[in-house]
Amino acid sequence: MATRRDFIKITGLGVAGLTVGGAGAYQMLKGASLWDSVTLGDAERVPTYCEVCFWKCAGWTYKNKEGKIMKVVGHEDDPHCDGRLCPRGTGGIGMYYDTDRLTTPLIRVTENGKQSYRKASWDEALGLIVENMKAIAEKYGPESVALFNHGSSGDHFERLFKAFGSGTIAAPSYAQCRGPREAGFKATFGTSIGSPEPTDIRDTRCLVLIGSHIGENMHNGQVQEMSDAIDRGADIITVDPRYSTAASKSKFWLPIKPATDLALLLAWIHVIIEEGGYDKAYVEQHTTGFDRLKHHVRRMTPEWAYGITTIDPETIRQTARLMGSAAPAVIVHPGRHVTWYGDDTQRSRAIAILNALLGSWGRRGGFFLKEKASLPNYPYPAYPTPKWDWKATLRGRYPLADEAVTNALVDASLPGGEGQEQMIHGWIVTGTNLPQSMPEKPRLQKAIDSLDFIAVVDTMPMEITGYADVVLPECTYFERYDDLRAAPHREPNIALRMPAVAPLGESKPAWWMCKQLGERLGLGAFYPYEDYSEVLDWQLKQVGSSLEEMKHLGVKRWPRKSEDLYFKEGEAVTFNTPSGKIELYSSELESAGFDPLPNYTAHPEPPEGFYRLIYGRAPMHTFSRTANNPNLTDLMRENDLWMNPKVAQIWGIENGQKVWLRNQDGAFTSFPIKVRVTERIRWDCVYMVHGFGQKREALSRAFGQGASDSEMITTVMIDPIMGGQGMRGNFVTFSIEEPKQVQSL
Ligand SMILES: Nc1nc2c(c(=O)[nH]1)N[C@H]1C(S)=C(S)[C@@H](COP(=O)(O)OP(=O)(O)OC[C@H]3O[C@@H](n4cnc5c(=O)[nH]c(N)nc54)[C@H](O)[C@@H]3O)O[C@H]1N2
Ligand SMILES: Nc1nc2c(c(=O)[nH]1)N[C@H]1C(S)=C(S)[C@@H](COP(=O)(O)OP(=O)(O)OC[C@H]3O[C@@H](n4cnc5c(=O)[nH]c(N)nc54)[C@H](O)[C@@H]3O)O[C@H]1N2
Ligand code: SF4
Ligand SMILES: [Mo]
Repeated sequence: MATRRDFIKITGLGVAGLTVGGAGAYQMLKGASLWDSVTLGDAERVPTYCEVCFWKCAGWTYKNKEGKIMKVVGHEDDPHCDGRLCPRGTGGIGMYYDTDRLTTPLIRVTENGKQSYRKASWDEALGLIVENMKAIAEKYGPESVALFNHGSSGDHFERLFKAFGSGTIAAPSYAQCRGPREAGFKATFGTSIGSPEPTDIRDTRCLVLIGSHIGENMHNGQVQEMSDAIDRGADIITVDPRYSTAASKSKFWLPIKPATDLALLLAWIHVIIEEGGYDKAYVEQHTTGFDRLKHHVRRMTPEWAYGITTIDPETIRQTARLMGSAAPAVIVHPGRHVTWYGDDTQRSRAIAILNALLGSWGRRGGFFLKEKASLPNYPYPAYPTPKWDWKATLRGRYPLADEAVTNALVDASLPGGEGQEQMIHGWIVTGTNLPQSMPEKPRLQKAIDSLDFIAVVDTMPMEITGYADVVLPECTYFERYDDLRAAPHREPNIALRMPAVAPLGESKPAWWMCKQLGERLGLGAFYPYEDYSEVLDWQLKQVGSSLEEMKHLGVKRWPRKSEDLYFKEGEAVTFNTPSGKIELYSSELESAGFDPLPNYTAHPEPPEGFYRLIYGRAPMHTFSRTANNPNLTDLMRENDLWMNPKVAQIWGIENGQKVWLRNQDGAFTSFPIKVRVTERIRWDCVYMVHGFGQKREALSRAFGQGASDSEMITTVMIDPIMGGQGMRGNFVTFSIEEPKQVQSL
C-alpha cells in the first residue's frame, strides 16, 4: 500500500551526496593500531565521554600532529570504566570516520510522483522546521509537537521543547527497556534503580542474573566488577534459556523455559522463607507485609515451579540456599532490558522482594546507596507550563508510569485512536532509531503517516531518517560539547565531553541546532550564549571548578556528602513508600487495582512448528547504532540465529545455512539469517542479536546483513502497570526459500 510518506531508501544520493572523509580517512583509521607503539608524548588528548551506549564511559581522544583523531582510551579516574573502554567504545572512532555519515541537511521532495531527498542549506531546513512547529502550535498548541529522544542530543532538544511549551517527550529506554524494573523497585523500596545500576558487584559473594547477560551486555563497569568478583570467588547463578557468556562463568546455569521466570522467583521466595534463609533482623526492622507474603507463597513450592519452569526442585533449593548463605552480600540483579512478557513490573517486584528478604538493599555486596554531583542549572528563564504533557497521553492507563511512555505517544499520534482525538501532530526525533527500537512497525508507520510533520536528527542515514520530512545531520561526539555527565555512583563525579576536531562537512552539534531553532521561534532569551562551552564553564564555576580545569582533568570526583555507602547496623531508615518501609506487600499497587503480591500467570506458547524468538546483545555492537561502524563490522558483520540441534534436525537445516523467518502474524524478515546450530540454547526458542538486517542502502556495510528481530515483533504484551511493551511473545518458523510475498515493512 502506498503511504503518504514513502520510506526513502536514499540510494543515489546516499552514495553521491552523503559521502565524506573518503577512503583516505578510513585507511588512516585502519592504521590507528600502529599508533599504539608510538609514544603518546607527541599526541594531544582531549576529554570526552563515550556515546556508543548509555553507560557513558569517560575517556581521552588522542590526536596526532596533523590534528587527526587516532584513538580513544578509557579515563583512568572514571568510575564508569576504570580506565578501560569496551570494544564498542574503542571502536567508537568508527562513528567519526564512517564514510556513510550524514553531513548535510536534507529535505523530502516529490518529483514526478516519486519521493526523494535533496540537499538543503541549514537556513532552509531550520526554517521549515520552525514553520511547521509554529503552525502546529497555532492550530493545536505547542504540546502537540512531540519529542522522541535518546542520548546526549536529547537533553538539548528537551530544553528547547520545554521553552517552546511542550512536555510531550519520551525515550524508548523506558517503555521498551528498563521501565518495569523502575516501577517494581520503586513500589518496593521507594527508589527506582536508574543508570548506572547501584549494584555493589565488586564486593558481592553471589550474583544472580535473570535474563541479564552481563559480558555480552557490555556495560563496562559491571562487566569489570563481575570479573573481579569471580576472581575473588563469588558465585554466579544465571537463569537463561541460552548458555550465555555469563552462564559459562556460573556455578549454576538454570536453562529456564522462557516466559516462566516469575514461577522460579516465587519458589525461591518460598524456600527462603520456609527454610528461614532470610535476614530476620532486616526484615523485621525495614519491611512490611512479611506475613502476607509468607501466606501468599506457601504453596509455591519448588515442585510447583518445576512443572512450569522445567528447573528441577533440588536445583531451586540449592540456589536459594546459596543466596541465603551469601546474604546480605548477594545481588539478585534487576536486569535492564526487562520489557518481556507484559507482567514485567510484577516480575521486577518479585526480584525486589527477594533482595529485601536477603537484606541486600543498602548493604555491602548488595546495592550501595548512590550519590550524584549536584550541578546547578544554568539560569534560563522559567519554562512556560504546558496545558498538558506526556501524562495526558496515558489516557488514564499505566498508573505507575514514572517516565513518558513512547507507545502512548504513538497512540496519541493516531487519528481517532481508541475513540479519542489525535493529540499529537508533529514529531522531532533525535538519537533514536524508532523503526528498530519500537515493536509493532505497522502502527508506527500509521502514526508517522498521520503527522503534519516529522524531523529527524541523526549522525547516520539510519532507518528512521527515511521517514523524515527534514533530516538534520548531527556531528559525532568527537566533534562537540554536550552537557556534563553527572551520573550517580559510589562517589559523586562529573565528566566533560569536548570537541577533539571540527565537525565534518556541514554537520553540527545538537546544542547549535537548538539555539538556532530557539531564536527563530522567538525563544532567544533561553539562548544567551554564543557557544555551549559558556554554559559548562558557568556550571563548573558554581562547583569550584572551571572549563579550563576540566579540559585537563576530564573527570572530577568529590567525597560523598551524605550518609555512608551502606546502611549502618540498626540504623533507622525511612523509605519513600506510603508506609515508609520496604513494601513486600505493595499498598501502592493495591490502591491502583493491581496484585499487591506478584502472581505467576501463563503466557501464550508457540503454535506447532514455531519457536519463541528471544534476542539480546553482542559485545561488539550497540543496537543498530553500530551496525555500520567500520571498526565494529570488522569484528562482527551480521547476526546469526541460535538453534538447538534437535530443531535443526527436524527441519533439515545445517549449520551456516541461511533461512528467512516468518512469525505468527505472517510477517517475514526482509533478509535471511545464518543458522548457528548449538546445544547452547533450548529447543523451544531461537535467539538472535538485535540491531541487524538494516534496510537503508545508504548504510554500505550494514545493508542487508543479517536479520532484524524488530520485524518479527508484531505482537506486544503491554504491562498494564507502567505501559512497557513486552516483546518476547512472538514466535517464528523458518523458510528455506526466499519468500515471494515479503510482508515486512
Ligand atoms: N526488537 C528490539 N527492540 C528493542 C530492543 C531489542 O533488544 N530488540 N532493545 C530496547 C532497548 S533496551 C533500548 S534502550 C532501545 C534503544 O533504542 P534506540 O535508542 O533507538 O537505539 P539505537 O539503535 O542506539 O538508536 C540510536 C539512533 O541514534 C543515532 N545516533 C547515534 N549517535 C548519535 C548522536 O550523537 N546524535 C544523534 N542525534 N543521533 C545519534 C543512531 O544513528 C541511531 O539512529 O531499543 C529497545 N528496542
Ligand atoms: N554490547 C552491548 N551491551 C549493551 C547494549 C548493547 O546494545 N550492546 N545495550 C545496553 C542496554 S540499553 C540494555 S537495556 C542492556 C540489556 O541487557 P540485559 O538487560 O542484560 O539483557 P537483554 O538484552 O534483555 O537480555 C537478553 C538475555 O535474556 C535471555 N532471555 C530471553 N528470554 C528469557 C526469559 O524468558 N527468561 C530468562 N531468564 N532469560 C531470557 C536471552 O537469552 C539473553 O541472554 O544491555 C546494555 N548493554
Ligand atoms: S560501555 Fe562501552 S560503548 Fe558503553 S559507554 Fe562504555 S565504552 Fe562506550
Ligand atoms: Mo536499554
